[in-house]
Amino acid sequence: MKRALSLLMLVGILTAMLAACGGGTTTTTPAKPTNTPAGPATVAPASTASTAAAGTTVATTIAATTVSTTTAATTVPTTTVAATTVPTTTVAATTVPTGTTTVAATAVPTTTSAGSVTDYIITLVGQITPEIAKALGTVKIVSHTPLSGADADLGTGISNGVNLGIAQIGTAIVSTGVKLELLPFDDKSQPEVGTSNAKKIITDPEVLCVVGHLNSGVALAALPDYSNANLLMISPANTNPRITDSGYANAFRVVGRDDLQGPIGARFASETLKAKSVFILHDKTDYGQGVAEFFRQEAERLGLKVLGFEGTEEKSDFSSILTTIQAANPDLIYFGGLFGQAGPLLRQARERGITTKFLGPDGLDSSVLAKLAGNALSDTYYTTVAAPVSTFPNAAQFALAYQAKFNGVATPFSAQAFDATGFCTASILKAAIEAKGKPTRAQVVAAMKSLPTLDGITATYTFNPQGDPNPATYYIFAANTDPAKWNENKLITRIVSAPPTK
Ligand code: ABU
Repeated sequence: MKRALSLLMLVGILTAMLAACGGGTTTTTPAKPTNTPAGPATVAPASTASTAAAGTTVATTIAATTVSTTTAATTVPTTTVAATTVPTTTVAATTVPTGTTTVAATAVPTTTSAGSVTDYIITLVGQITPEIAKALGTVKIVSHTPLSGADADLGTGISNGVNLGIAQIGTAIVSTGVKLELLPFDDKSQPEVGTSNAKKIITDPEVLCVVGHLNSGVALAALPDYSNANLLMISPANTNPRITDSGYANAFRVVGRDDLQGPIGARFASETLKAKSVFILHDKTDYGQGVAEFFRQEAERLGLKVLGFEGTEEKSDFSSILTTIQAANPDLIYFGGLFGQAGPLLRQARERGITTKFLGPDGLDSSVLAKLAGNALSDTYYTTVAAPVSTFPNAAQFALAYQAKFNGVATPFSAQAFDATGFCTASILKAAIEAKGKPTRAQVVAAMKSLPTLDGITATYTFNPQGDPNPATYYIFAANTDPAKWNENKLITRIVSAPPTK
């Protein structure tokens, strides 16, 4: 009786805390898949000394954040969906810029959600017997992202999203006696650091799930070790197709893929920006070069003249490549890479009088881009699989809790990390109940594969057998020049698509 009462109280607390964890919106506007050019196995932006206590567990018992919420959701543009047997979809663009983006479609499933991840976890918590709880003891979820270096803004945001997820879910689990802990690691955006951390992570038997990485190249470097240990990895950010195409049974992600993101950018460039020519730059990483190649394929198919395709690891002085671009005089510059490199590149381009429109993928989605480039961000657009947290009405509560705990605005990908943490926890608890004790890591992976369709705070999630969300949403934004207003970036369009069929 006492146990039932305390469970009821917990349900009440959690429901109040996570009222925002309802269904995600799904507009059915699918896109066309393309084939997979392999990205190079080179290094993502380097970093300086670690400021994070990598591998130190973080206590997660926090006071419940009781906030009455006003949602910060931005206006959503009109999206028209043609649901015919010939899968062609027209997406109306908003005023900047005018035009339409036509997207060929793959089938998007219409799966009914079994409810929110939170409610699902609460149900599982109710099935944890004292014996199972004792066997589980302490459960650690690793966040593995860049906490230092050029990408630390997004990497820290992801770790913070995991922190909030564990703290809030941990409140429900604590009554059972199970302790849920965050174990943050700093991969510094470097594949070799990711590998060496992964080797340490898998030796800790209390670690049952990893939320990571930010950089696809780092995830691809760590995945063989996670895979050998059957350790579940759920990425809140990695978009390179090889994350889920490489045959790792333990690899999942909650975001879309670059073999759709790149072509969606190319179609936007052609049909909405009306570009006839483009100069393509990339950062030589698996992610940056990969997405640039997908962009190029589709751009060429659409008839754009590709005036250059160059890779650079330069971080500060872009004069040489900008001289080449200036001479080529393209209608558009496409940059496959992240905000830390894009900022100075853009600033120096504008200082030289290059006013060309600029487009890039989700690596640009950080307010730090506006800090680095400021007014140089005029006529700059980006596609993204994450979007500012204000895009998601169901993440309003998360955004407030994030602000309260970390004294800053929730970064893109942090809400996705919160959702990934929910899937980690649901899989661990489901596996424990099925095993009637501490599950093996392989059982946790199997549980993840058998989860029903659930509502996160960023979307309604169904995963295909390969580990991709089906469908996933792709966004196109116009960048704001004011970092404080990054959450107010203008949403131009939103495209929902199934992953490519193999
Ligand atoms: N997709 C954004 C983060 C960069 C990456 O996937 O490597």
